[in-house]
Amino acid sequence: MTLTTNIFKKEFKKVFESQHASNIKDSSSEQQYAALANFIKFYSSDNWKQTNQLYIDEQVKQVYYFSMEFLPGRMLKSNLLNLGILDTVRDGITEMGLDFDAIVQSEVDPALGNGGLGRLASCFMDSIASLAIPGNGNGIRYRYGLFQQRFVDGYQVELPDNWLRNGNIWEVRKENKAVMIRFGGEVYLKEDGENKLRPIYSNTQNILAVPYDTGMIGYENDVVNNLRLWSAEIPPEEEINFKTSAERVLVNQITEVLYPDDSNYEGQLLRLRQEYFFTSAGIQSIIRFFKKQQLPWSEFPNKIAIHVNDTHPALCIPELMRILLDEEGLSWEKAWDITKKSISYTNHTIMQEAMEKWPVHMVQELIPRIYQIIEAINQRHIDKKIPLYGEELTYRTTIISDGNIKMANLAIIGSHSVNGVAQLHTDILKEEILHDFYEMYPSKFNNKTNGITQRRWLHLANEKLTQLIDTKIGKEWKTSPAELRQFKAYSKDEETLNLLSDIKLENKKRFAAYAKEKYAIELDPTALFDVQIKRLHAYKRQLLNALHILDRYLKIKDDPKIELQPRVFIFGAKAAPSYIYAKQIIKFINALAELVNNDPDVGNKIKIVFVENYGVSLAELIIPAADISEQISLAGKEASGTSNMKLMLNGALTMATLDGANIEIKDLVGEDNIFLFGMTNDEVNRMNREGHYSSKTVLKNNPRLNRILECLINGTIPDIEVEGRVIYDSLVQYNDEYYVLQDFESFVAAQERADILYQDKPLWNQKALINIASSGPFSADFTIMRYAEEIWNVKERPTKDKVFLKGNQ
Ligand code: GFP
Repeated sequence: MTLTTNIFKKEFKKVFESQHASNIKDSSSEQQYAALANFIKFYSSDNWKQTNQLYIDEQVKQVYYFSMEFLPGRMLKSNLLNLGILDTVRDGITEMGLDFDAIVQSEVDPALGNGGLGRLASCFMDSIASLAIPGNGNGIRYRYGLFQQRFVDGYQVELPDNWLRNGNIWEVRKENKAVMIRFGGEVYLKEDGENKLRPIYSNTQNILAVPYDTGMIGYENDVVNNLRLWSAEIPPEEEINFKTSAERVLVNQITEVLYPDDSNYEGQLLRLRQEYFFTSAGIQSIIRFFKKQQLPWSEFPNKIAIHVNDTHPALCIPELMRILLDEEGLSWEKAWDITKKSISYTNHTIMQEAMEKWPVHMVQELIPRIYQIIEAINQRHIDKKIPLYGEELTYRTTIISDGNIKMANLAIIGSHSVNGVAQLHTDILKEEILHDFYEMYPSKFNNKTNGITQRRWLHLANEKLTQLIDTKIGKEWKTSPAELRQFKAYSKDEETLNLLSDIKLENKKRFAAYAKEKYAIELDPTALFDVQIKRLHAYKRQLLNALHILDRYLKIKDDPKIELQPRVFIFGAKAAPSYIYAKQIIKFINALAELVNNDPDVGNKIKIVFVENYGVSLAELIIPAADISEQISLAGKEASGTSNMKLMLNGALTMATLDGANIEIKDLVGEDNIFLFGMTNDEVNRMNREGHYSSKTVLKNNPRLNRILECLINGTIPDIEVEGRVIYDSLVQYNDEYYVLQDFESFVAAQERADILYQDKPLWNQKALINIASSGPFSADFTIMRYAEEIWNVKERPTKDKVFLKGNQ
């Protein structure tokens, strides 16, 4: 039985009334959301159960994607889309006189991630399910999300993100699948009579990890995979051991917040505790599942692929070893062989600050048995590699050095695959950052350029554009995104280009309405919308963008009659709470916005909107409205980027340095359809090597830039005495670490080219269309197929002939 609008209305009413015991007409959109989410959960629950059963019955190989972050975004509409009932349900809701959009907006957008890393994990979950690959997510159920960002006098203020206040309908608590995690205490090894050494523990603190499962619904294929997030609790039978409130607090803290402030020892310890907590819980549940199948241990790597997303879950390696050695009694050689064959690792950044390392004594105290295993892995690595590669190279690759445990080294040594996230990034890993390892293990290294799910970022975020593409090239591209290239055939078709431009205008109006309501800023939707949305970090160079705006401002002040292409600059960015410099840049941009937006000389020529609390939902509003996508990191620093792909997919033209996946975007669209500027990675390397760069010299030869920088410290921009000085000094006194000044002139020149092009609307629209039509290869479906084939060795599952029943039958 297919779901018709009438059946839906009847069923939905039933669910609503049983849940709220009141009349739907008098209810709030939050209540309606709760009922609708429950309806969907019920509707898809059979598929969830059956998918799981199918994986068990067929003993298929399963992937476990371990990630400290997941940023799923709101799930209601995406689940409806993937279930193939979006239109039916929307029509039903509308016929009932309810506001579908308001219901959708009532859902909390969980901020269980920080930026690209977490969002990538969620795009991957969507693609894994949509390709019917047996795959599971494994992470932490944070009680509070990242933080809610507010601006007070232009300063970022962090408020708790109590996302679970009204409960979370999608999740299912599975107390019967809880596992115990052991921390602290002492451990020693004792012969067990069978000539095996077994660990004996004393004084440990045992904490319960309780899983909360959320269904990951595949696109129109009846597959529902599992995202398992763990929550820390006091084990009921051990209540007696948690006498003081401090001890109890410690347990709650483990899964309380994402990225606790780790600028102090306590914060670091908590972070390490979180990492062991969710990796141990995940590995234990994998082992339990595997053992149920009663297969020999040698089958483990044929049935299980464990993916370590960044180094946060790298403790998977010693934890899997621990269980295989201590609990299952395998020899070291067998356990090591299984571990290496099962585990793969993705590196997401070359920034030194993100290369995790933990003091030896911290690991020793917190997880003593794990420390012993890491030490043994390290020793065996040394013993094995010295004869092959000599002492020097070997010692540069050890896991333990200078009193620290290096997590990337552990992840590389203990896995069979190491991948970067864009070609340039992988090359840099091979040639520079991880070169020593590349010499040792050349075949482990591979590239998997990131991808994004077209379902959320086009089908849902830009329904009108989706319809336009459907009417022109049919619907095949939805499951075979490469087919998007057919859209290119319309790049000279006037009617299509006009429709494309109308859709963009409508999306811009939608954002303008938001800006007006939320910030009382009046935007001209015909202006060029220039967008930079990403974590705030010096290497991503939001500052370069701001200096360009300041340059425009000064031009207008010099000549208020000057003809300038009107632009709306949109920023969305959170700064890590302890990253003071990033927060100072936020304050600077907000102060600049305050000045520019209220200066009558400026009018519509410049408007700046820095949205508060940027996250997935705001991205869905902003991206379809963008004309320009700012991807302006210093070459070599941005591993890949993914907002660049989302913006391109929605027809924005990229303003790009040759960094990360920008290079691949350029290769796909051609140099005529992207604005390139700035130094290349090789040029940056040369500059670094030669050590000749002097920002002061750049300034001396550039009066315009000099004048712009003066504005940071001469009161032109009110209320940034401290921030302006700090930023100025970072650029001038401390020699501009990210070459903002060096790249400035070519950046401004590229922006001028964009202004000129924007005057020629048909040509601009043509380039926008070419961008859309070229973005198919960035579908996460392709990325995941490559992971599945080349790293995880799981084949796409043929579900077409599997008869799944729809959940409501
Ligand atoms: C990080 C990297 C990005 C990369 C993502 C996903 O994201 O270049 O695209 O991981 O691989 F920096 P952020 O946390 O910086 O957004």
